[in-house]
Amino acid sequence: MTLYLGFDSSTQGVSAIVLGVEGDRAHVVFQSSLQFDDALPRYGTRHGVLPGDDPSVAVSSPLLWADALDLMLRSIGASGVDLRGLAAIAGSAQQHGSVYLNASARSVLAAMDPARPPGEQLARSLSRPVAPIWMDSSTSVECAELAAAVGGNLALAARTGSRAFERFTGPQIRKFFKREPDAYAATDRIHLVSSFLATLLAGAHAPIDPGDGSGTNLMDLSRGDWWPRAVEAAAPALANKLPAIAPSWTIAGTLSPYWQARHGLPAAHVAVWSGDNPCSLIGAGLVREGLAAISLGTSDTIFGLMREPRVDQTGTGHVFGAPTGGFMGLTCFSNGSLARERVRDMFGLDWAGFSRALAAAQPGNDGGLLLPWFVPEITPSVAAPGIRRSGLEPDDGPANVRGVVEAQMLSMALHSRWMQVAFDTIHATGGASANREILQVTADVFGAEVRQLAVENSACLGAALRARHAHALAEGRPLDWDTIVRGVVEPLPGALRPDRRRHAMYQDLMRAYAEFEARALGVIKN
Ligand code: XUL
Repeated sequence: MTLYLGFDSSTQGVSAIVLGVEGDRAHVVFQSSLQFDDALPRYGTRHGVLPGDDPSVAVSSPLLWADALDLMLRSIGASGVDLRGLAAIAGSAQQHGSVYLNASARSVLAAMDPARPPGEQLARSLSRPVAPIWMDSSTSVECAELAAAVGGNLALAARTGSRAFERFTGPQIRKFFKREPDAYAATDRIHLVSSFLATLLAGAHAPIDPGDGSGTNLMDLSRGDWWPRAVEAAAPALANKLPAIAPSWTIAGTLSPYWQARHGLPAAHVAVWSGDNPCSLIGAGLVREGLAAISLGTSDTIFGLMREPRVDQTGTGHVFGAPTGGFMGLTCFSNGSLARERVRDMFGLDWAGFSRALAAAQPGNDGGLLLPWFVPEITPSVAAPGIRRSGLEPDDGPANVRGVVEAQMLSMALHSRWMQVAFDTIHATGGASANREILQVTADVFGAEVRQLAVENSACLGAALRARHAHALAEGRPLDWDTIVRGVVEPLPGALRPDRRRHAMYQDLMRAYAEFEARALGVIKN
C-alpha cells in the first residue's frame, strides 16, 4: 500500500491524516490530533497563543509548531502504521502567520541531530522568537500605509485578492520592520507557517504556494508571483527575504536525513504546504466551479473554486490561489453559530426545539426580516452590533428562529455574488450542518442541491490528497482532481433539493434584505 501523509498545523494544535492507496482505491488509514497547550505545556500557550498584555497582539512560537510535528510523527509510528510505504507528505497551516529566520537557518537545518527534538536546535535560527498569527489585529496603521502606497484598498484588492487586513502578512512584516529594525535587518528569510514547516521537513528553504501567498497582501494574484510594488511598500529589501512562490503541486524536496533517522522514515517527497482554507477546498471536494462549501461553525464561511480571479469590490471577501490552479473565493461571517445560539436561548429552546420552531414558521416569514448582528460582523462590515427586525414580532419564537436562519443564508448568497459563480451544489460542513431544517433553507435560498459532508478536518484531508496529487505528477503519472477526491470525499446520502417556488420567493426577499441591510448600514438613507 502506498501512503500519503497530510498535516494540518492550526491555531490550537496539529492533526495528521494518512491516506492509503491500493490499486485505484484510497482510504484513510490513520487520523489523529494533538493540542499544543496539552502536548507541549513548556511553551506556555493558551489555545495555541502566547499570553500577553495587548489584546490586539496574537503571537505563537515557531519552535512549538516544529516540536508538535515531531510528536505527531512519533505517534503515527507508535500507532502501528507502517510508514515505510510513505511516498509523499504535504501540509496545511493556519494562514497569514509569519516566521523570521536568520542566515544560520540553512546550516542548522542541514545538520540537525536526530537524537534531539527540532525546537531546541532551531532556536538560534530565529531572528524573531515569536510568530504573529492570524488572530493579531495590531496593524491598522500599517494596513493604511500599505494601501496608500499602492493606490488605495481597491487597487490592492484588485491586484492581490484582498484589501489590507490586519492579520495579513504584509502589514505584519511592516510593523516588525518599524518596531524592530535591527531584528528585521538580521532576518534572512520570512516564511509563512506553511512554508516554514515544509522547510523543516525538507531540511532546506521551501517555496510558498499561491494559496497561502495570497494571504499576504503582497502577491499578484493573476501572475501567481510577488507584486514588487506592494513588496517594496511593505518593508525595505523585503524581496530578498521572501521565498519563491511555486505551484501548489511543487515538490520542495525529500524528507531530510534528520526525519528519516529520527522516525525511521523513507526519503518521501515533501510537497509544498498551503493555507488551511485552500487545503479545505480540496478536502471538501470543491474541484470544479459551481460547487461551493458552506461551513456552519462559530463563524460561517462560504467558499468555492473560481476559474477567473474576480474580486469583491466591497472589500470583505477574499480571493486566494486554489491548489488546483485557478482561484478560490471566500467570504466569512462572524455571526454564525453564535447568532443561532442567541436566538435559541432567547426562546429557551434546545436544538431539536430550534428545528421545530424553524419548521413551524412559513418560509419567507411573510416578508419579515431580521439582521443577525449579535457581535461585530465581518460581512458586511458592522462595528457596532445590534439586531434589527422588520415586520417581525420580537416575542414570536418561530418567526425569529426562521428570521435568523433566513438572514444568514440570504446574507451568504448576497455576499458571495461577487464570485460570479452559479452554485449548483453546496457541500455543508461544521456543527450546524447536522440540522437538515437549516440546510433546506440553504437549498431554497441558493436554488442549489445541498449535501452534508462527513469530513471532520477538511484542511488536513485536503493536505493528504494534495500529497497524492503532487507525487503522482512528479512520478509522471498525473491524476485529475476528480480521481483524487473520488471515494475519499463523498457526501452523505440524502441530498436536500431546492423547491423552485420557494427559491423564486427568496430571490424577491433577497432584494428586500439587501435594502434593509443597506439602510441599517446607512448606505441608503431612511
Ligand atoms: C483566513 C483566516 C483563518 C485562518 C485560520 O483568512 O485568517 O481562516 O487561516 O487558520
